[in-house]
Amino acid sequence: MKLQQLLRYGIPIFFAFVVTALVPAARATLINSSLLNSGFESPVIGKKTYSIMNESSVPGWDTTATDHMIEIWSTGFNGVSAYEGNQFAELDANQQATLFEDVSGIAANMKLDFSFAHRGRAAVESMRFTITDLGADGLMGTKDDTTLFSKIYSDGTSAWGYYTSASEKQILSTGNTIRVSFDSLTPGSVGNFLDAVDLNVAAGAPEPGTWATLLLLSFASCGPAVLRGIRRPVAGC
Ligand SMILES: [Ca+2]
Ligand SMILES: [Ca+2]
Repeated sequence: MKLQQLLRYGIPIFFAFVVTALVPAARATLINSSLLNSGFESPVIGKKTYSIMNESSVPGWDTTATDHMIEIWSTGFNGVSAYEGNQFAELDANQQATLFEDVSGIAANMKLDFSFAHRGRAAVESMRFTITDLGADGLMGTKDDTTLFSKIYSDGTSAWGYYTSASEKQILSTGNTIRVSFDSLTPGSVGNFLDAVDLNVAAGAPEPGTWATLLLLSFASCGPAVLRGIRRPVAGC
C-alpha cells in the first residue's frame, strides 16, 4: 500500500474508531447523586461527641437493629476524624446491625457507581456492602430480590479506607427500588465506622463486547477497501 493510500483511507478509519470510542463515553455522563444525608451530617450532634438516636431522626438512613437506634459521631471524638464533613456513623449502635438506605425512582439499565469510606473502631473490622434490587414488591427479603453487588471490606483503626466501583464490573439497575446496605460483621456494640457514602446514577455504558462489535463494524465498512488499495474513497470511510 502506498503512503498516499494509507493517508487517504487510514486517517478516516482512525477517526471512525475515535468517534466509536467517544460516543459511549459521552452516554455515561453523570446524572445525579442519589443518596440522602450521604455523609451523616444530619442531624448535627455537637462537637467531639457521639449520639445514639432513633432512625427516624437520621434523614435517609434506617437500621435492622431491633431497637431502631443509629449511632453518629462528630469529628475528633475519641481521636477519630470524619472522612468528610463533621460527622460519621458507627454501624453497631447497641447491637450488631445493618445500616441501609432505600432509593427509588431509578430507571432500568442505569449504571450505578458507588463510593464510601470505612474504618475499624477497635481492631481490623469487616462489613459487607451490598446493593440490592428489591423487586416489584419493593420489600427486602422476598423472592423477587436481586443482589446487584456484594463485597466484604476490612479496615483497621489507623486510617479510613476509601472504596469505589471503578474497578468493579458494571452494576446496572433494573427499575425497582434499590437498597444500599452496610452489614457489620463485628459482633457487639462496637464496630465499623462509615462516612462519605454515595451512589451515582448514569446512563448505562456498553459492555466491552459491545465496544468490540462497534470497532469491528467500523473496520468492516472501511477496512476491505483499504486492504484492496482501491483508488476511490468509499462513502463514509
Ligand atoms: Ca461525614
Ligand atoms: Ca422484594
